[in-house]
Amino acid sequence: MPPLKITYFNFLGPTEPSRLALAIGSIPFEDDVMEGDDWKAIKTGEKPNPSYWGQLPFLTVGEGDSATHIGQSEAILRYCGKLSGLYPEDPMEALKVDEMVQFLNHDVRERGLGRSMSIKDDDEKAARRKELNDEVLPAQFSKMSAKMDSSGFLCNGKLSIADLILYTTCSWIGMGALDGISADFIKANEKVAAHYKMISEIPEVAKWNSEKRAGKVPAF
Ligand SMILES: N[C@@H](CCC(=O)N[C@@H](CS)C(=O)NCC(=O)O)C(=O)O
Repeated sequence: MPPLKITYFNFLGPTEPSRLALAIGSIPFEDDVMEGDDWKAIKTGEKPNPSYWGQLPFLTVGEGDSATHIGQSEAILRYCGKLSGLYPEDPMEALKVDEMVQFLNHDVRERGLGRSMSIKDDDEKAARRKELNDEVLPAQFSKMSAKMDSSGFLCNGKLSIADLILYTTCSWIGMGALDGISADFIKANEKVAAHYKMISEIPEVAKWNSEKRAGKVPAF
């Protein structure tokens, strides 16, 4: 296996599920953290941008001149999931994972929480956050959790990259970084709260969190 390196900022974002997938699969990789000052120097043109797409994350597979650099967090996650056995080979099972991945990444994160971050007007932002917190997110999570079976995982009765996205999304919300969004709707959804606890207790996840995210990832 050629060496792997994931380059991203020192926060969860859309990259933590890939890091967790590799950790769970015991696939060695370099966790290459981009510091804020270095990124600033890149953005001002003082240093060349190492990312083809101009943004992070990107994955480096191999070393030196023959290394392959790949951007786009979802593509990286699917690759890490395949390496770790967390993305099914069976087309129907993969379809069910993709359904959840798209729902969580696009509907919950990008169209919901992500868009609310770019609202400039304070009152408008607070109103949208209230709507997300009180109505949209609880309804989305309730619809999603209704599909979970007795295994407690999101689909196919086993752990997949979709579970790692849900886990990271809940961690992000639980960190309280988004004004007006509280983890109460997660705690109130028994299936999602139990899912969060189950993923937290996977030994490789617990080890990753204690080594890399000490005191940051919440417990529900
Ligand atoms: N579609 C890309 C979006 C990447 C993206 O938005 N990256 C953000 C961090 S999550 C970034 O690099 N922000 C810094 C910047 O744009 O200067 C992906 O999913 O990888």
